[in-house]
Amino acid sequence: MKVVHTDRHRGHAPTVETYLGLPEPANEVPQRAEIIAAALTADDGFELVEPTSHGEAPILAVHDAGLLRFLAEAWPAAESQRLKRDFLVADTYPVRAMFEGMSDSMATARPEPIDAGGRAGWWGLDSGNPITAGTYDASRAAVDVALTTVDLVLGGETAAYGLCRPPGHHAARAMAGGYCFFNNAAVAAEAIVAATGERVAILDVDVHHGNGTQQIFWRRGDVFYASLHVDPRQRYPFFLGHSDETGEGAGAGENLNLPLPEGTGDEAYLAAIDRALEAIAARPGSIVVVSLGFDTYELDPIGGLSVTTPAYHEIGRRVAALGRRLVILQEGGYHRPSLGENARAWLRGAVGRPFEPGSWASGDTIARR
Ligand code: SP5
Ligand code: ZN
Repeated sequence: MKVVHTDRHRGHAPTVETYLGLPEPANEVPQRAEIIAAALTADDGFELVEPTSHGEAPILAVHDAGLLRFLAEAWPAAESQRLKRDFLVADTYPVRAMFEGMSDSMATARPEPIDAGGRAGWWGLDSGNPITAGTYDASRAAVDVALTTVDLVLGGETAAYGLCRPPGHHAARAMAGGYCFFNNAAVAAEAIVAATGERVAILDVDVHHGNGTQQIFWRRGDVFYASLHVDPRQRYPFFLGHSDETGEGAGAGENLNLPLPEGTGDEAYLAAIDRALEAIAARPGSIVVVSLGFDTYELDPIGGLSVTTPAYHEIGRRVAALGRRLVILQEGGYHRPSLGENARAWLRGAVGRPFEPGSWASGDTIARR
């Protein structure tokens, strides 16, 4: 399987994120992609290739031009304000209750702030999403990784994997958040629709609900979104991801949320995968975009579910058994010691190869806690 990867992700290098107002070590760090790339390089079933540049147009097909402009300007703006810190994060957000009772245009047509922190709130979901000096370039590169993965599949590959970093599924049309800046999977799905005229399904198996992907395609009948995730009442992004969110307008019935209680393990997780796959199989289309997160893993520090390495192989196998071509794009996954093995397990499953456990998963994971 071809693996699209570039060192440009390293530009997004937060060391700290804020959690409930206090600094903690960053979770979404360059080492994540380095570990996965090293594991796939060492496995002769995978071939790493560089992305090609696709420009701004495919981004602007799903994102507000103001979000792109903000991300391009955010770090220079923070520097010109002489903010003495190595990352920018907001502390004030235009929460809906601020505008309660006022006409819609009061919430949507207020002028964008001038202050860098105000702008970060205007374009951001949460305060746990640091913007650093190289965030914009890395985010643009992640989109190019996704679009190059699409090119490979449109060019005849049965499946290809884009090692996107930073991830994308929390980014909405006009909002960054949750370690995400541009929605790589949404840009990819839109590009597939534009190139083929076919319907596309997105299967999101990151542990968090992909609120951004849901938002972008909410009223679209041509892109079906199915997500398995931990109950949003228990975990980020908290305010979307419930099972009664099914889409509206042309998109009515084209959004499927399968929230799972904290602690859910392999058996119930695989049953939910089958529900999502049945829904995809019932719809037309020949390509599935997979938003692949390994933060469902039993040892993930922020996830809350309890999926194991052998289950990733089985999930990859079942997704491939749909018989559709797969554009597989990396989202989250923060237990760094297992990332390489979990990626190998999933992707080998997706190409019908056996999983031969390597360094991390060779023993009893319980003994390694
Ligand atoms: C792409 C993706 O997986 N994004 C996840 C964003 C999660 N943001 C909230 C993380 C909060 C982590 N705090 C853990 C505190 C434990 N001490
Ligand atoms: Zn996640």
